[in-house]
Amino acid sequence: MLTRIDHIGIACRDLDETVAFYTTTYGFEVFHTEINEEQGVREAMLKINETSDGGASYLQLLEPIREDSAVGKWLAKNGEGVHHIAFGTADVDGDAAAIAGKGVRVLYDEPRRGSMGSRITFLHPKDCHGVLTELVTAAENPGAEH
Ligand code: V0V
Ligand code: CO
Repeated sequence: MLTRIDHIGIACRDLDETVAFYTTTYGFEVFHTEINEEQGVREAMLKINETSDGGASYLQLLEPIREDSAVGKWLAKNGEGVHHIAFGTADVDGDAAAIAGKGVRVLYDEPRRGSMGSRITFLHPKDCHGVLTELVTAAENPGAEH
């Protein structure tokens, strides 16, 4: 069951500059930063609020580390802006299988490594009314050692 908005992914050209905008304009704080080589991004997670399912909602600021990455390609075509939304679930495997059964293309056979040790997969934007949609199961203790 999808129980929260886990994050909104925002593509940017310069992560440090974009983090500075979100922290100085809104007062949000950086909760976590990392490089995800497989996904081709450098990212910062800004925690917005905790959620009733025991998780939290974040903004995920994403700077490509390679031009041919998903975010790099998207930025070249569209410029900066909202890149994807992510729903949180306790069971990404089960929910991805159930959604695939409804005819929506799930991009990965098995969930891959996401931010803060989470497990993630994506639904094709062309099957979701133009919205790249991520499903995420958070690690037991997000941010603890990542
Ligand atoms: C592409 N399209 C999008 C889109 N990206 N539509 C809405 N939102 C997006 N973000 C459209 C694009 O305009 C094309 O439509 C069509 O899909 C095919 O796009 P393309 O440019 O030819 O690119 P593809 O097909 O090579 O790749 C698109 C997909 C790719 C969605 C398959 O971006 C992908 O695998 N994304 C999943 C991985 C990802 O995004 N990682 C970065 C975030 P027209 O022009 O033909 O109509 S990493 C992350 O979130 C992490 C680590 C985390 O949360 O922990
Ligand atoms: Co994401």
